[in-house]
Amino acid sequence: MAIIAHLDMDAFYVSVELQRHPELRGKPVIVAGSSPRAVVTTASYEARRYGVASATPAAHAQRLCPQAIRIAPDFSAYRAVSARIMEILRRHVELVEVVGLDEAYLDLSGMLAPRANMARVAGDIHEQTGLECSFGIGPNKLIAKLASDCEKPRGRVMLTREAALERFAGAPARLLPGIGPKTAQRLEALDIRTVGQLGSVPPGELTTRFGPALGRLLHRRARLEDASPVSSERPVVSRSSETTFPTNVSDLALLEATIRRLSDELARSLRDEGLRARTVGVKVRLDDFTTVTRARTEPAPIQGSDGLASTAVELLRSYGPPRPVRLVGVRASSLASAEAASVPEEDQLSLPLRP
Ligand code: TTP
Ligand code: MG
Repeated sequence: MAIIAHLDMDAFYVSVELQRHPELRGKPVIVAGSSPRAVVTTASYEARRYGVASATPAAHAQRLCPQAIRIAPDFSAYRAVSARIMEILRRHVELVEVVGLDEAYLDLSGMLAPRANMARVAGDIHEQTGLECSFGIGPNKLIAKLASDCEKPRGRVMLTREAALERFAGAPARLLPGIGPKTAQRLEALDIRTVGQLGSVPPGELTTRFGPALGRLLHRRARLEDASPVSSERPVVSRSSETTFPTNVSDLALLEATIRRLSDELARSLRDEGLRARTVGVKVRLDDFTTVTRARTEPAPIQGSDGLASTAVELLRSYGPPRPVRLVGVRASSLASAEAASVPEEDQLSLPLRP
């Protein structure tokens, strides 16, 4: 019987900021850029009471909660704290799958007192970083994830599958990963709104309406079944850095300068994480929201800012945006650790990959 935990930091970016600005504790705080089109990355729980959430446009957030204090994001600080948290997790549990800066799955199978042990892990994180987290424990990743989210902040929820089915029966079906707004809408048209309702639809009916793959997935999700293992060998897929201009830009020189600045930023984060990229891409969003991406894979891995910038600028020039540009981004993918990049190909397979 598998026992899996999902741990997720509470209001992560804001909490990191509050440690540097303790005078702001208890106040509505948002972490967001200052451009007129910036969005909120995190809102403190005080600000969430006013309806401010992740992805709320910052300008709208200021209207919802005029007294909210805005702090500009400092991603390298969040990455540094994240690395310390993941290190603590690995000290306690052998098998840790990092899925984002502030969340991870832990395989606790065979552990006698999983909840008490996770409480100790959370206590260690708090002691060493000053930050609070929530965790959920269940027989699979799906239930662990739902459990970690359902009593935030400082949630400590352990559920069997039966208890989880009962607890989430009335929850909206889109709470389940894999059910996006479109699928949720199609389900609603069939009068299926909750996890419980979806779970009681015979699987055959779902496959008839949604096709075999999605139909089966929907049924399994609603029954809270998930066989995916916790795996620490999740190679980092990509890193990117992008920016939305305050007003649309047609000037190619300004676009190129921005690409260089973003390449700089990206190079710094690759260096912090000890990664090199073989594929460099650019993303351009035009004023009519057309989004175009172009990428090229280089024969040798790149880490430095100049290497990233020269490929990215070439890609931008060869595309030649036909309309004013709203957003540009630079992306690095086909990532490998900087050490692995200098090791002959056949030896790389045996190197442990760490996200
Ligand atoms: P989450 O864990 O989704 O959110 P959170 O930690 O801020 O709050 P909660 O207590 O509900 O877990 O995301 C982790 C961090 O990722 C978050 O602090 C900021 C960042 N983030 C964004 O930049 N944009 C987004 O849309 C979301 C959801 C998160
Ligand atoms: Mg979080």
